Amino acid sequence: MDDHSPRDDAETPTERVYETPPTERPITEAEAARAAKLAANEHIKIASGYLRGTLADGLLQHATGAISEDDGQLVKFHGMYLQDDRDLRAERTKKKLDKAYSFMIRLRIAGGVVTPKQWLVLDDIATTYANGTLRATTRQTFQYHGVIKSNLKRTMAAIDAALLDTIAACGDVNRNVMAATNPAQAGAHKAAYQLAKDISDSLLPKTNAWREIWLDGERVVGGEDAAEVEPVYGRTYLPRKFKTVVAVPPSNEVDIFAHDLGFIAILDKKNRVTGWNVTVGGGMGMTHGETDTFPRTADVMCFVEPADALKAAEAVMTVQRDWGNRTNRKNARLKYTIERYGLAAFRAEVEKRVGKKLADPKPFAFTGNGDRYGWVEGEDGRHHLTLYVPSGRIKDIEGGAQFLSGLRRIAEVHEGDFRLTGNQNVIIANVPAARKAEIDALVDEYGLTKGAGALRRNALACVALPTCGLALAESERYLPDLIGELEESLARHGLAEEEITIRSTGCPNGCARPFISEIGLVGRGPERYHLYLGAAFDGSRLSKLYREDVPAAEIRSTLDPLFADYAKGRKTGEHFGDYLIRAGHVARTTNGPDFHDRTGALKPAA
Ligand code: SRM
Ligand code: SF4
Repeated sequence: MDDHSPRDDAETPTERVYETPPTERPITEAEAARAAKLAANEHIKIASGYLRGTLADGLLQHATGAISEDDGQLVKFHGMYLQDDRDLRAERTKKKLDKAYSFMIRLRIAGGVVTPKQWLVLDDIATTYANGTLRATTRQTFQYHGVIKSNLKRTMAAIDAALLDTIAACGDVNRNVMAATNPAQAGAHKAAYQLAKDISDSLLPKTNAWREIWLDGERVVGGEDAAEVEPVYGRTYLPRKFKTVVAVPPSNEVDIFAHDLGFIAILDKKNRVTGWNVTVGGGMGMTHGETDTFPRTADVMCFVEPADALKAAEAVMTVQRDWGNRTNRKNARLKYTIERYGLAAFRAEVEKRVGKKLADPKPFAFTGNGDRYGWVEGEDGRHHLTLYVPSGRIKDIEGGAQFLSGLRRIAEVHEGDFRLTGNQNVIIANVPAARKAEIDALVDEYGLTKGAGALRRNALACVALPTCGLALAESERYLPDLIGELEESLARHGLAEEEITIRSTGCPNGCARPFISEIGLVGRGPERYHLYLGAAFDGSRLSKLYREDVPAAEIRSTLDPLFADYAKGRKTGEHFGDYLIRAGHVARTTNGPDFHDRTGALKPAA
């Protein structure tokens, strides 16, 4: 399907190392020089035999709950991360014990759609092999935490039995593809879901490694030729992770500007999809103190007819495959490739690979990036109920909502499907009018929530401690309390029902997309956060660093004067992020490269 395999495209400004795969010939001097500069992960991929490494053997090593360092990188391509319980680290070190190792497992669920039957299996796995919770993520899928090494294969077999998998949920590949859930626009949602599924399937790695390692599948013999084994990815896959989403305006619930590749549905008057605007080069991750790393909102590059969408997706991904930086992983995402080569050159190369000139983008408008809670009726007369799930953690809360048990009971009677949203919430979708009362009764019985206060329902928190190895501060366990404090403050200023987006992450990797949230808290160290302000309500503009290293105990008092000022000075309908810029509290960020530029307005609040 791809005319531009990793080997025969020498005239592009590529950073590829091997012009042809060096399996059966000596490596040239030029190749050796290029290889010496490669990031360590590139060598791991090359030596892995298409993502196998020593994983199968490592699983048999019972003396440790961990796996080797190289396999730790490879296992990501299989949808897993080696982690340890950081709450127990200090105590175990004191006792000279190994870390409390376990694995996080992430599923691949294109568009976030699962059947009730699959839900029941996923629930079973959570209580049998994981820590008793299902975690809905910011990219419309589920994660398990706390699966120990000896249970990995059993867990994967159970996932496979539910006709699901974890292939390419993490790693340097096209990952889980998100799609607008937007149940009210039934036709457009169908088209968005179909495109997400088609992209997810067509850009899936083709190696048989996943089936071999986790399901004891047969090794396919003779499969060493990259053109046969991985016709699109080649031996070294992509320089870095690659994320794709499909949006349906007016909702930007998938946060299209935060992703490498996006498709925005262009609708006619009857809400039918006439084609897609293509966005490229969004991303959130950066490193504190390193200004050559930055978040960036995606550019709206062109418009494609429905028949060209899949080709365009593959072309964008393969240009990144060939042009992306393979020597420095901190500079390897598509956003940096586009900054380096320019959008015009990037678009020209995509057009070359699609085989035609592509039209300029068509007009579109987003109104926000949150979910609609409660019941909505779709154009097709089916009903859909969006439930608010705090930080996406589906569990039974002591003395509170019984999310795990309640959703399980609903799955037992529900005949439609479930949809995960990119805001970590769950939709009970496709309910006939006659069955609404039954679902409502279960929602009430288990204390499930159809909404929350304005700030809370517009909040996202990443996982962070205790499982995330990169967390510098708390997030999921901290944001709910902070929101309680801020709600009091907002209420005092008459802003209790004001829609303001707030997101927190335990580090600047940005897993809850904090840099496109009107209030963004980014972990700097234990109980300390950088405070970012001034993003657009619909997720289309980045924020700016407002205060560095704010102690958790001072966040409320830092924001309170800004709420007071907003309450007094805002125009009708003016969002908090826009107001802070107009009133001169923070400077506007144009896009990634000027994210760190703090010159301009920084007026202290009265
Ligand atoms: Fe993420 C790494 C959790 C969405 C940017 N992310 C991680 C790891 C795997 C930590 C690690 O590498 O050891 C976290 C596991 C924590 C845990 O214990 O579960 C983690 N990321 C998550 C999730 C679960 C957050 C959540 O609370 O829901 C999200 C899972 C999404 C999914 O289902 O696939 C999640 N991560 C995101 C997003 C949001 C998005 O894509 O819309 C981003 C920002 C967008 C982007 O990619 O730029 C994001 N995660 C990162 C990065 C920084 C990437 C970069 O370009 O610099 C890392 C670290 C890395 O890749 O080196 C990371
Ligand atoms: Fe972990 Fe940082 Fe992502 Fe939060 S933002 S889950 S702390 S990597």
